[in-house]
Amino acid sequence: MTLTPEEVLQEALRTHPCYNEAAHREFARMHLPVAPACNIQCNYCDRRYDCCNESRPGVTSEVLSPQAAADKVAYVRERIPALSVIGIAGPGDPLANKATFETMELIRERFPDLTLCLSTNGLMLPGNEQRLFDLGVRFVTVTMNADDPDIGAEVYEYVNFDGRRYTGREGAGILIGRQKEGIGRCVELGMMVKVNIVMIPGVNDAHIPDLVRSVKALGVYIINILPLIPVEGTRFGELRAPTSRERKDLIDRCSVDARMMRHCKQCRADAIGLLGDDRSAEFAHIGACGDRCGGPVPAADVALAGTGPIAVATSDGERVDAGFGNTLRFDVYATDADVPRLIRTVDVNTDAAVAGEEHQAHIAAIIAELEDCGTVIVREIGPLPRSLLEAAGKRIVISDRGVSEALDSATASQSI
Ligand code: CLF
Ligand code: SF4
Repeated sequence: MTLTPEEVLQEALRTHPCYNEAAHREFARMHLPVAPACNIQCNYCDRRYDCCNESRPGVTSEVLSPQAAADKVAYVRERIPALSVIGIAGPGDPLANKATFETMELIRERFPDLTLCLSTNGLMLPGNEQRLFDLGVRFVTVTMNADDPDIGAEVYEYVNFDGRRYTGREGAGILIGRQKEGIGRCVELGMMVKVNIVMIPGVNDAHIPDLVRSVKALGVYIINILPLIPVEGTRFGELRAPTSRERKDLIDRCSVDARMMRHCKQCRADAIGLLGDDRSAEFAHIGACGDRCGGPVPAADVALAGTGPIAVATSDGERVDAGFGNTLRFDVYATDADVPRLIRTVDVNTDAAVAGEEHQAHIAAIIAELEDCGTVIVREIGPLPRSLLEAAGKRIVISDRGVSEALDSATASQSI
């Protein structure tokens, strides 16, 4: 008997451990950590750790290539038959990484019966909703911490959009507008949307009931209020976390207006298993190069074992479109079996002076961040960074091509 699309969706809901509390003791999810880049900076996030919108900070995940991620699903599935959901939730923002789509395509092809789930900050949701839908994604989580640009300005340090960096009210306004537009479009397509809200005492807690009502009106299915986890070294590192009582009271208050999730475990971007029983450590040796080398290998080591990481100045991950001194970020790639794989992004402080001592310190700081990189690909470069990079023994490649093309030619000519 062929199920109708609505029956398929209801069956997926019945077996989704996050969207359906009754399912969480019986059905397992597996997160695929294929997405290291992010396009915004939340003030509670340290990029060395997982995206804390959907994961517990403080634990670094290895980054898997799409192929390795799909192979790992096959391996895990044989050992955890209760696996029902494959989620992509970081370690950065899934929609800022091409690998997310490649991975979903592979999963769709190889495991059509598994439910696909995605968690995003929502900035790039408008314009991607149909693509996600066509890939079979029916469960989308958007982390939204404010529906008011003044409050958002306190939560987000910056938002990178359309090749520019926006801060303050302007940046928060763009993000909020895109989050709401993206949620609306997903709901319209028939997807089940969950909104995650990080409860930040003294910043957005009093505003959360209004935010809940606002997203509920957009057709959101369920809302999850997560407690802030203050991470040392971040802007919110000195804030306190809400108490369990404060959070419970807030959830109770909001439950008058919307369906609230109460069983979230703030799992890692590479979590595997039932929500309350993370088995990711058991499978840590399967992935990046674990099955070949016999053990888990941190992303940076994979890079060093190959031809050396390559840093690319890019605003969108697609083209080499920025100079060394004015790029918003560098994407750092490792070559794993000759295939370049994004292992991290390095955000660049764009407020630094363009001349003088402060400028020199700024350039030196970027070079320190790229210490492990053997090659730097940029659209252009000034004499100061050029001489410092050359003195540090790094190869400079000037290119204005697509990132993949530039990487291919850089790796083909790499002699290290
Ligand atoms: Fe993962 Fe998130 Fe999908 Fe669940 S987690 S992408 S919706 S499959 Fe679940 Fe984990 Fe809480 Fe997320 S317990 S952090 S809510
Ligand atoms: Fe960090 Fe996630 Fe926010 Fe990006 S969206 S800054 S990875 S918490």
